[in-house]
Amino acid sequence: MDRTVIVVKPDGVSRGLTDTILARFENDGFRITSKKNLRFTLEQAKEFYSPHVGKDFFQELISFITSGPVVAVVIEGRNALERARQIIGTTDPASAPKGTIRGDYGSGITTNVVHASDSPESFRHEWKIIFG
Ligand code: FUP
Repeated sequence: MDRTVIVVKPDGVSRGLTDTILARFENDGFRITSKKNLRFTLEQAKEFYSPHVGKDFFQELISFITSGPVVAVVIEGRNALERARQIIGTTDPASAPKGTIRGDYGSGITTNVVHASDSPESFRHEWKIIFG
């Protein structure tokens, strides 16, 4: 069993998709072990997305992720990181397959409704910022 961080982003929350999105993981056998409603501060957002500092989309990404409340959860399951990434789909919803969360609900590369950790290191980094 291992764990990953899932964040329903501001577009997902404001569109009322939180339960629908979390159900995708639960229906695949994941268990939610922690849940937190929060709005990222500017400081938290910059830390959360620190691997992207300096990229041309960084400012837009920070503005978006701090634009409204998010729902963050820790989910637990076998091979959690890889399976959760499959469930969410690729970063750009335009190329994410139907049946993935981003493919079904994402409206743009920034507004892609959900985040999942992409490595054990990013899990630890993200967990500390949100749940630590
Ligand atoms: P992902 O792990 O799929 O969320 O994708 P990345 O870590 O590469 O990017 C993090 C977030 O930056 C994405 F969820 C959306 C945003 N992003 C943009 O807004 N524009 C881009 O060109 C690439 C990523």
